[in-house]
Amino acid sequence: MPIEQTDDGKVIISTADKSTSATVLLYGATLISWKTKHDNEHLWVSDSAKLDGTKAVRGGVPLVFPVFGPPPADLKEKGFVQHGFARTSVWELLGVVSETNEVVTVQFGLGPEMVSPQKMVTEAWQNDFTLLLTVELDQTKSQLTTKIEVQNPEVTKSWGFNWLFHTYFRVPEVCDVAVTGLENSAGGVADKVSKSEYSVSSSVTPVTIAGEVDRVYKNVPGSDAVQIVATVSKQPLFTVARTNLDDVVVWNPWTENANALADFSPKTGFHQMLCVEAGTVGRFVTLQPGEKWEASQTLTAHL
Ligand code: TA6
Repeated sequence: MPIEQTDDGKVIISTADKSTSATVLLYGATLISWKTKHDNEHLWVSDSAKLDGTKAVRGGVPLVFPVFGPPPADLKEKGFVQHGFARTSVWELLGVVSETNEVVTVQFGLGPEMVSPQKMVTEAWQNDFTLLLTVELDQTKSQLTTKIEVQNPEVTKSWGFNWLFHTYFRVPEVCDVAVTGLENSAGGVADKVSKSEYSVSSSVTPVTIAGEVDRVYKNVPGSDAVQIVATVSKQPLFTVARTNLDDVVVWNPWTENANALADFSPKTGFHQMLCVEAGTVGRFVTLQPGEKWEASQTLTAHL
């Protein structure tokens, strides 16, 4: 069987010889592990991350929908929280879509009746929707693809949303890597640390990490151009290929923020993680009644 469901809400996907696997927590449909070559883990998950459904997972690949970052004031008043409800709701396992010895594809779904807390959708966001997440594990290519389909089943109402795969990569040492491929981001950079917006030409690229970084690179060109590379050898560690995802967020909390996050441990763990997040967050995508929207990311592990 290419999938195994555990009593504590995990779905373990593996290829025939078990050398490649991915684990999806139904809570948030959060990928909490992706391993190649048996034990080579590529996702960073905090040692104190809550995996019991009491808090969004600190690590792995949390799904951000329908709002990226802090919600607008009117939604916040009605109980809407940062990064939305997709990552705090229990998704349904829809099943294995296809399987060969080396490639396994599994689907998960979420609708408004499953949202937790319910008031996020009944009192705050108030829109009907269907989310379909397809996870594809490819052993031969060392790839993990996550595809999202967002549907608007409303009859008369259109609505807008952000989408983001908030991927926490595991890296040997964050000071020794750089993020390449952001050089020509046409929409510039929204920098949450310096609280400023600037063009990429005036920022340092490739992006290296020597302190807190929290930036949105907007309208990043090249569907498979973003990579995490070793600074000295220039060897790629990961490639992030994107379809229909315009923006890339780069985040590392560094010392002070890691200390402030109760579910971040070890406190020095920011040295072994780097978030490179593909999404559409610089603008809201609008879906007319009956419309659907699709996007995906494919991660390749070169390690
Ligand atoms: O994607 C970057 C970011 O929005 C940062 O601003 C940082 O706060 C991070 O996500 C984590 O957010 P969380 O709500 O999971 O603590």
